Amino acid sequence: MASNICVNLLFPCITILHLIFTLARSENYIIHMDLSAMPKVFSNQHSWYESTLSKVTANNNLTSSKIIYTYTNVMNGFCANLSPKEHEALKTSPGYISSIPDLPLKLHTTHSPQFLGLNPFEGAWPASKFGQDVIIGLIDSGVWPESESFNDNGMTKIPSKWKGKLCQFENSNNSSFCNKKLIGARFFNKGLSAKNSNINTTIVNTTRDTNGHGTHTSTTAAGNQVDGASFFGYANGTARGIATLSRVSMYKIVWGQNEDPIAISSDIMAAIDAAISDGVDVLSISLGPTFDLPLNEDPIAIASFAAMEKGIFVSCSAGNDGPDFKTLRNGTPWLTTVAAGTMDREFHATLTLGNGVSLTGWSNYLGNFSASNLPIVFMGLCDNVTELIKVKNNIVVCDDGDIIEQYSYVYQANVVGAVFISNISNFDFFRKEEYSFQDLSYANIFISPIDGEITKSYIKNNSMSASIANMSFKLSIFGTKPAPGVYSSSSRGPSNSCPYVLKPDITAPDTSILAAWPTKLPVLDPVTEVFNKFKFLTGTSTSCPHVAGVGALLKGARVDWSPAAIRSAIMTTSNIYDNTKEHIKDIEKGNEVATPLALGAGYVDPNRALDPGLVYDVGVQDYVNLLCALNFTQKNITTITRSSFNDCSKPSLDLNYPSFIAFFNAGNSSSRAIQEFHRTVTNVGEGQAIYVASIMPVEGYRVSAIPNKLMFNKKNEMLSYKLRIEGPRMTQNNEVAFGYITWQDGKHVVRSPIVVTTTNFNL
Ligand SMILES: *[C@@H]1O[C@H](CO)[C@@H](O)[C@H](O)[C@H]1NC(C)=O
Ligand SMILES: *[C@@H]1O[C@H](CO)[C@@H](O)[C@H](O)[C@H]1NC(C)=O
Ligand SMILES: *[C@@H]1O[C@H](CO)[C@@H](O)[C@H](O)[C@H]1NC(C)=O
Ligand SMILES: *[C@@H]1O[C@H](CO)[C@@H](O)[C@H](O)[C@H]1NC(C)=O
Ligand SMILES: *[C@@H]1O[C@H](CO)[C@@H](O)[C@H](O)[C@H]1NC(C)=O
Ligand SMILES: *[C@@H]1O[C@H](CO)[C@@H](O)[C@H](O)[C@H]1NC(C)=O
Ligand SMILES: *[C@@H]1O[C@H](CO)[C@@H](O)[C@H](O)[C@H]1NC(C)=O
Ligand SMILES: *[C@@H]1O[C@H](CO)[C@@H](O)[C@H](O)[C@H]1NC(C)=O
Ligand SMILES: *[C@@H]1O[C@H](CO)[C@@H](O)[C@H](O)[C@H]1NC(C)=O
Ligand SMILES: *[C@@H]1O[C@H](CO)[C@@H](O)[C@H](O)[C@H]1NC(C)=O
Ligand SMILES: *[C@@H]1O[C@H](CO)[C@@H](O)[C@H](O)[C@H]1NC(C)=O
Ligand SMILES: CC(=O)N[C@H]1CO[C@H](CO)[C@@H](O)[C@@H]1O
Repeated sequence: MASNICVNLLFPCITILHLIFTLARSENYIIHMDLSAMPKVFSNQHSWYESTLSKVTANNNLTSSKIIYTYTNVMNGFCANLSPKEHEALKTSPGYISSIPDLPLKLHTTHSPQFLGLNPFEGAWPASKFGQDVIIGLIDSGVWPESESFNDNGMTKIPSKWKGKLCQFENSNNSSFCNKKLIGARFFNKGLSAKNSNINTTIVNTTRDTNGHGTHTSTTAAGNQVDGASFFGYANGTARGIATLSRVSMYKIVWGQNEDPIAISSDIMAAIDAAISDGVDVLSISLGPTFDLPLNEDPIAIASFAAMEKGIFVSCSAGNDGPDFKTLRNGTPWLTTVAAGTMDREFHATLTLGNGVSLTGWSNYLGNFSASNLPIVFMGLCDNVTELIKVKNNIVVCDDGDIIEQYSYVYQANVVGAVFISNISNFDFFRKEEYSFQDLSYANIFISPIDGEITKSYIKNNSMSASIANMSFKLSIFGTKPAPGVYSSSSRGPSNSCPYVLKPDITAPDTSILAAWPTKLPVLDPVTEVFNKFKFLTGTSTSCPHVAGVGALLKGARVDWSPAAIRSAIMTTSNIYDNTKEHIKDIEKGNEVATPLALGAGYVDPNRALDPGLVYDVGVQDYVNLLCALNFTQKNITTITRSSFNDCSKPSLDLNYPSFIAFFNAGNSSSRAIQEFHRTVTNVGEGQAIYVASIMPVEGYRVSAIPNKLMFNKKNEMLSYKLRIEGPRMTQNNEVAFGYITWQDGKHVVRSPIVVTTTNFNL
């Protein structure tokens, strides 16, 4: 019991993927090859790779191939299990570019559609027909195909562009597990099996979800409507994904059971390769490398470049390693990197004293409490189990103390109900981790110190036997203020792999999202035999599929927009204010105003994203120009772009992005006191428009737009401006200053964040 609480409180539902060390000397390598060096005699890449490999391997027996995967979309190359000697020999083969080790990945572990303002009658839902022609691919732990959220009620036939044929469950291709909602299911475990030959016991050849994560993320993005969903009475109502009618195709790469998931690079690259062949429109990836990798060694960065070129919108989680700066993962310029924000919902309970006074507290108690008019007693710090046992048929009141110990003592004494007086950061832990103290063990309410005084005073004024109270539970309260805020553990920028592009991009709902869960997997941590069709999860894992869902709605409504245009629309129309009309706060940082390094451009608003007015588009060559300016070699760039020639004639760190980050030298250095950024915006509104810039100042800097007026004559016209930031003579080390530039035409508000910090930024 005690450990249950510790786990829930201390680790915000992050499941760590364990790297399994093997004694074998052979290792998996992902090998990049230069396709232009392939001799004409080979009819395809695979046979060239086989031949290349046969020349360097100990047993040059062509029929026992060492190739685990051949990649065709995401890169030119293959994955093979090689001894160190074979690996060295391969490096001298014609066409060899480079190789990267096969590394572990880490998972970034129903009210939300309403909180985002989605409405069946106007806005992004009807404009996109609920995303019905859009296919969302998820790279995750599989699906529970029997979940009601995968029902295909009201769905039209599968779009004809779909090329995915496989529906792989329980060692067979069995289309009876798929339908018009779940249109594809594939698994990838060859890399993992080759790396860990002793892993067979946990790997079954199926896309079935043995973790729960993938069922949750896929139904968050695109679950169909299910009425009467709830979690033991909490958050009761209709559960539905953001893109309610979009199609789901699952690519399972996460293996192992709930508490012990494993995934590696070679499998994710094969999964994204397959998703591209199948024809997905959107990808949702709620996992990332376990440590920072340069862009040319990051499997998700490499594979998603090809996806971006094919017009696929890729949403990735930023990670749950916050609140420190520079903890962000997936800070790749061609991805949409998603941070996590809270919602306006809390779960309340009431304590009614015998004198009629009713007090509201917080509770996650999952049971059905029916006793009434129980005696209530004050038990000090509730730190003596023997004493607690004496009053086990009462409601005990516990003073503010070590809540984890108290909770456990009350449990050991088998007390029927408890009232904990607690001021733990004004109950932020309930807002951050709504599933803390989520169990069936005994009825409990957490009340504030002020309400605690009222309760204690009531008990004191009565003789013990006369003090009575009632408790009621499971009140889902909406509209709590302030909301949203940035979730405490959401990873913060800047991006380590490319600090010149401001990351994260956007914040989406993330705390305590109710979505589908495999009915055969327990819903409580650690494993107790309690099951439910829906479950709450918290983390950027759940905000990422929200943005994938929004991307699907935009793709459905704006079929000709590029992934960068969709990202731009989502960013520039987002909210930076909470429901008290104040700037969104960073919960973990003492409720300070959230910087764009935590919040990105703002909190996603799908209906406004539909009509952004202007977009900042980015083409493939723009990303190449960025890679050139990052001083990547031609070969380094080839490993990302797959192209043997990359035009580096115009290197530039100044990507046409809907946000800005400027680095000034710390101290009194007079160099780089002025920085300029160049941007080109495309008018995606109807016809003529005049946009005027306004600047929300960056403290200590002078920011201006040149020109500050843009006059568009027609739709799709592009105009450019320059953003100039003039720094002070002195810049404080590690200072993060920020402001916004907003272009307005009277109808649209196109806002971009501007961050100014120091070159050696390291907080
Ligand atoms: C090559 O490998 C196959 C399959 O493993 C095996 O049947 C065959 O005997 C091998 N041939 C040689 C020459 O080693
Ligand atoms: C399913 O079909 C594919 C392609 O036809 C095949 O490669 C695979 O071995 C089949 N079996 C399973 C279990 O997926
Ligand atoms: C496909 O799955 C269904 C449902 O589990 C089962 O009834 C059927 O026998 C399976 N068919 C094949 C060919 O495995
Ligand atoms: C796992 O499977 C591989 C190939 O299917 C086999 O070579 C290996 O012996 C198996 N390992 C165990 C521990 O069963
Ligand atoms: C899964 O499939 C692979 C290759 O198709 C096979 O070697 C392995 O034995 C299968 N694993 C199980 C548990 O059936
Ligand atoms: C949820 O439960 C509450 C309290 O039991 C009830 O008042 C409310 O109508 C329910 N909401 C829905 C949508 O079923
Ligand atoms: C609580 O009551 C509901 C409705 O009667 C029931 O479905 C549920 O199983 C009960 N929960 C527990 C934990 O006993
Ligand atoms: C708990 O209370 C009992 C009396 O009920 C007392 O004997 C015991 O010493 C107390 N234990 C602690 C640890 O204070
Ligand atoms: C909680 O109580 C402690 C001890 O009484 C106090 O120091 C702290 O400031 C309180 N915190 C809040 C948020 O009220
Ligand atoms: C308890 O009694 C005191 C003194 O008579 C009074 O001030 C206080 O309001 C009473 N509290 C309650 C909860 O009745
Ligand atoms: C790239 O190299 C040049 C020349 O050495 C240097 O001035 C520049 O700062 C480097 N750029 C980056 C992004 O490191
Ligand atoms: C700038 C950069 O990332 N260069 C890399 C190019 O690739 C080689 C081999 O992977 C790396 O060692 C360089 O660091």
